[in-house]
Amino acid sequence: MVVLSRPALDHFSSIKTCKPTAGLFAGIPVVDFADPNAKALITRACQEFGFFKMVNHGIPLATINRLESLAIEFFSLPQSQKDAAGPPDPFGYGNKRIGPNGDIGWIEYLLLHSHKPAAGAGAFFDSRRNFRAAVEEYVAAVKAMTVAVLEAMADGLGIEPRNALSRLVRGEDSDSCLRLNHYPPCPEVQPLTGQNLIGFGEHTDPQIISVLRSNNTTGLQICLRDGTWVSVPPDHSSFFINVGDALQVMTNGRFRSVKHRVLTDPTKSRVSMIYFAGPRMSERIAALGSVMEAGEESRYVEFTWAEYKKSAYKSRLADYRLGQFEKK
Ligand code: GA4
Repeated sequence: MVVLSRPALDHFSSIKTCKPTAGLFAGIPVVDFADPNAKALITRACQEFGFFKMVNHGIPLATINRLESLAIEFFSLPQSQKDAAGPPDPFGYGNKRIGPNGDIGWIEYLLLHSHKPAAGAGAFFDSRRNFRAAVEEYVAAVKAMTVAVLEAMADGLGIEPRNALSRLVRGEDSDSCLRLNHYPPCPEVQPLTGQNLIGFGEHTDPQIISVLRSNNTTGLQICLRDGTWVSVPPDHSSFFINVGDALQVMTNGRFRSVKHRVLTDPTKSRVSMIYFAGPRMSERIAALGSVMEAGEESRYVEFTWAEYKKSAYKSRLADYRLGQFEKK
């Protein structure tokens, strides 16, 4: 008889925590960044969903389109040329395999360090100066927006000083990265559920926040508080912002690190570009004193970003990574 060990059962239950999808969701919070009330709306969205859509973000369409076209051009190359920019370590080109621990998705991607885009992609960028320049231009624009969003969050939560969050991602030594994803169309469905195949399995992002832009193909789903999976209506002219694990810890659980995943589309390719804003490796991640109420205890033990990243790379996508840092 095969006896399932406790960790195996835990892993299984963590995969089953969310109920099946309930179709296109009209309730995603939308924040107009030019609205004087933006900080309150952002704060409410991060408390309730850990996720919101940002319009009027100020990032030039040309900057977005330039990188997207080059990404599409790259993903259209013969397989052998793409493979030359891989395998991911974690940076570089990856195909179907996600992370080092056996996760698989219907996806190919380029994972780049935000300040050293050539890291891991070998000689790939040597012959593609325009690609590298487009990455740098995009990262600079998205990073500036990220800084402004983090300042709005700090304002909304009454965190002092106002740059307590944004300073973490500002420096050249911040451990941020850019992911260019291509989900080819996939007519197959999952045998038992009849659902579209998984492009990127359910997970939370380890970083502070993630800033996602995709083309107009559906696929992204988030898990609501009650455990329901809902599909996010795509919008190529907007950005979607996710709260990550590090921000959940720094806000002592006020902001939720949102569980999300991507399902494939039967007929259309999905292309997404995600900036993951992380702190420098030695940064201590702990609940910020100014968010806490008198007498409030921090819910997590303190750790450095390097420690969290190391443990993340030992985990599977669906694992609850913050679990081992929760105070008992
Ligand atoms: C999820 C968020 C980002 O895409 C990422 C991913 C990383 C990777 O693909 O290399 C991880 C994943 C992500 C979390 C757990 C580990 C690490 C794959 C994996 C199984 C770049 C990140 O920082 O964490």
